[in-house]
Amino acid sequence: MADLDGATLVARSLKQQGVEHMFGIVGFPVVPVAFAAQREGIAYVGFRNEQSASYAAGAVGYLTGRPAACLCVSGPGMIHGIAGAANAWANAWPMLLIGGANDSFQNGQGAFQEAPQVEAARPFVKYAARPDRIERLPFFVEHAVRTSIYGRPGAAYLDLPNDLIVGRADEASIGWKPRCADPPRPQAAPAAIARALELLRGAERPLVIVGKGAAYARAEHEVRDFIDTTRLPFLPSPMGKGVVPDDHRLSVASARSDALKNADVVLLIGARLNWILHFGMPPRFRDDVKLIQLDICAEEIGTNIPAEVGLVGDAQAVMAQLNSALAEQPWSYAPETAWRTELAESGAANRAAVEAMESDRSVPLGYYPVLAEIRDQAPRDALLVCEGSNTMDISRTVLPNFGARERLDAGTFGTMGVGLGFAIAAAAVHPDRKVICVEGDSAFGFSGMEVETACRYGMNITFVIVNNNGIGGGLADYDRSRVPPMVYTPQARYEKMIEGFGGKGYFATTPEELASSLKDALAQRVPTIVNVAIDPKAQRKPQKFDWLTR
Ligand SMILES: Cc1ncc(C[n+]2csc(CCOP(=O)(O)OP(=O)(O)O)c2C)c(N)n1
Ligand SMILES: [Mg+2]
Repeated sequence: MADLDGATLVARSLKQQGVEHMFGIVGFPVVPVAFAAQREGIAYVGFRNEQSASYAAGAVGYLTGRPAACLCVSGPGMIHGIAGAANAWANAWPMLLIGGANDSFQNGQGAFQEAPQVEAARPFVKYAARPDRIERLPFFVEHAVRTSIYGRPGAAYLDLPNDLIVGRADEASIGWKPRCADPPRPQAAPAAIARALELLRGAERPLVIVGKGAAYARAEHEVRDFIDTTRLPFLPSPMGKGVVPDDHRLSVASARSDALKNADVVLLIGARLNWILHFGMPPRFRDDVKLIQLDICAEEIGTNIPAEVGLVGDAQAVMAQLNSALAEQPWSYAPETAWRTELAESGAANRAAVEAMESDRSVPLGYYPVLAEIRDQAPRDALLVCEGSNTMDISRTVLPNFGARERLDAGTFGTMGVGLGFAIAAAAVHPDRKVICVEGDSAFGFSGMEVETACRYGMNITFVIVNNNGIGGGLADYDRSRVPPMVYTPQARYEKMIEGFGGKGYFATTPEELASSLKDALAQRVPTIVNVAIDPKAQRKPQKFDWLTR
């Protein structure tokens, strides 16, 4: 009777469950798992640090709806991988963290890299398990994959002791599991649909907020139909950008503060009222705002403020319900109202201020002309990854998205260091498209070594480093005996790194250098870095609310 080893069983089960990508770093005891994954047809990308690999796995989950695996060695490798599990937990993205572990018959003996791995993963995952028998590995893989994508998505952890990886089992004794179906798409209660539309009909100052949950649920067609039919003003959350194209005439993103502050009825589609949306509370929202909350997770309804209507279900299914109810009883928000005028005026004033900053071509450059140049040169279907503090915040305003799931950023967890892993994930999922990864110099530094990974796999990524010499801004020079905490090396030549790996680097300090470097870089097929030195004192346009209250 033929038998199979544990590594092959894990890899075959992953493939069977629709896992197409594995990211990681090999070493004891997971080398055979990586090789088996390649044999089974899973695309393996070897990273330089498990943090980036784990971030990449979460991004693939978000982009495709099926988790990727992050493969880590025991102990420190697995601990690094928790970074991505935590990021996936915060963003509600599916992923699988797979940690190798010492032989189970050495437990408690101080084995090589022995650590309480299942316990360490537990707070950040929906499911954490150490499989008990080789024959049951397919059961655990299926359970982990299904748990990660059903209900509110999140990470799952599997702990694989060496004796399970190298152990063998008779094929006849293996409990194979069929591919788990894509997640169910629950509908909301019909009475809640009717009540939601009634509230919107009665609203004087309605607003729709589109979150990344709508993007994840692939609800873009339904949300666009809904906006086009109802003519309601909308704005996206940072990663909800593109579900409805940013250049849609009903977008009030440029009047964000005023829209949030004065709306009387808010339809929230797949977004949480957490810090990003100022908790839905005063002073950023009206205290009598009526909330219609659409979420896949029933427990989310009413977080921070009570919901007038809870639409518990899948964003695609529930938006389709709203659209059919509207088809039966057509309604749209009046074309001319005081609210529309107010939002249009506030938006126009903001846009004018931003445009003035974008066209300031003085050297040293500020953020706005740099990001505007990227916008003007980016292909319309480019995938945008953005991280940093000012760099990311300003990119949200200046860099538009035209399609769903085309922006990845520091997200709900505000994690710096995700950018390179995300860019690699985006390139792995969409090898035919350009990935533009806009990084603050600090953000880049967290995982800059992954440019070697991008080069090794010949990925179509252009990294743009918006270099202001530090965290939120550094100095032109400093006293080496007392370096301020936010300062990094002035005008560091990060672009030179990539040349050591076969990529192309550019350094720009003027608008002309930036324009020509970017043009050349975007035309390359190898990974490129455009390192743009900007004014270390450059800042964001003054905000109505400062960052402490945002
Ligand atoms: C993992 C992690 N460590 C530290 C921070 C704190 N932090 C917030 S933004 C930031 C970097 C901002 O600098 P940069 O990327 O250069 O962007 P800039 O604002 O200078 O454009 C840091 C370190 C964080 N958010 N995440
Ligand atoms: Mg910086």
